Amino acid sequence: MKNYLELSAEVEQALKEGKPVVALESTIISHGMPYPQNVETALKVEQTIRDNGAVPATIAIIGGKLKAGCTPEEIEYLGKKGQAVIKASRRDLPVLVARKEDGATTVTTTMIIAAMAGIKVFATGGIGGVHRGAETTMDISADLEELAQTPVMVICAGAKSILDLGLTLEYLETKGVPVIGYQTEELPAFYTRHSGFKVDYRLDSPEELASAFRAKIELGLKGGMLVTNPIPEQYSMPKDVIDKAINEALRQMNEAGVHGKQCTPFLLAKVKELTGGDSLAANIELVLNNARLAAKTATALSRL
Ligand code: PSU
Ligand code: MN
Repeated sequence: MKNYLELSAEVEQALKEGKPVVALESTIISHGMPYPQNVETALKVEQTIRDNGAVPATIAIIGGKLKAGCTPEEIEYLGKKGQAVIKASRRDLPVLVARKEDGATTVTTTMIIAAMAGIKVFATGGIGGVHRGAETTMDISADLEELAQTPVMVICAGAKSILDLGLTLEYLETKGVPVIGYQTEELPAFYTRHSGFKVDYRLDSPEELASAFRAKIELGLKGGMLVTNPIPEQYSMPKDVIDKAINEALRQMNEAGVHGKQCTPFLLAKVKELTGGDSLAANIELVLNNARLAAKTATALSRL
């Protein structure tokens, strides 16, 4: 593994000293936002983590190396190259590494690389899940299987209702993944604070999140924990606006015959297009909000 994994000096030092480290994904940079807002946001997220007392580790695959901790130049490179960077899930790792290619890490591969490096907390925007119509397409994100097997706490703003949120919760239950609401009993739906679905447990502080995660690890229960942190009220979007955009995006996806790994990027881009700049602004704010909570939770975990 040592031949493949490359920690930045700062991340390596922090982990050695037991300091809090927060992992960040790179699909959100290459595929999730347009350039240059993607690079600006990625750097701002890193700064937010520092401001809250932890060390950021942006994770990506560059020239076949599994990177835990990217330089600002590497973040710029991934952001500028954009969609030309392969969206890398678990199944993509072997060939990308062997061919020394680049890869933008999804929630799945960010968790894998974070766990290899020894990082326990990961902040992102939204996770993948069970797609609407999965009963016929079988399109279920590998993110859910990763949460079932890899010991990393993922702090997100819930999942977008491009997915079937009810089936996503059922799948996570089957796989034994705790779904926590941060200061809420309701599963947040990314752009909005409301989905109509309940989380498993409500926890109210970084300390509570840290001790639940530690208990999971110490009990020897494999897998991660999903923390859903609602977008701050002042940035949330009206549910009817976002629902309308999502329905239209789904319609266009079916019409265009998009399938497989292109589904999520297609839907995300369409929703953005249909809602204009509003959804990008909301997206940036919720990621920053998750970064703050992740830094505080990693700090609490490092003190246990
Ligand atoms: N959902 C979002 N924003 C994202 C993603 C999902 O709201 O950027 C990205 C994440 O990297 C996630 C991946 O891990 O898409 C899931 O892709 P798929 O559905 O193909 O598994
Ligand atoms: Mn899929």
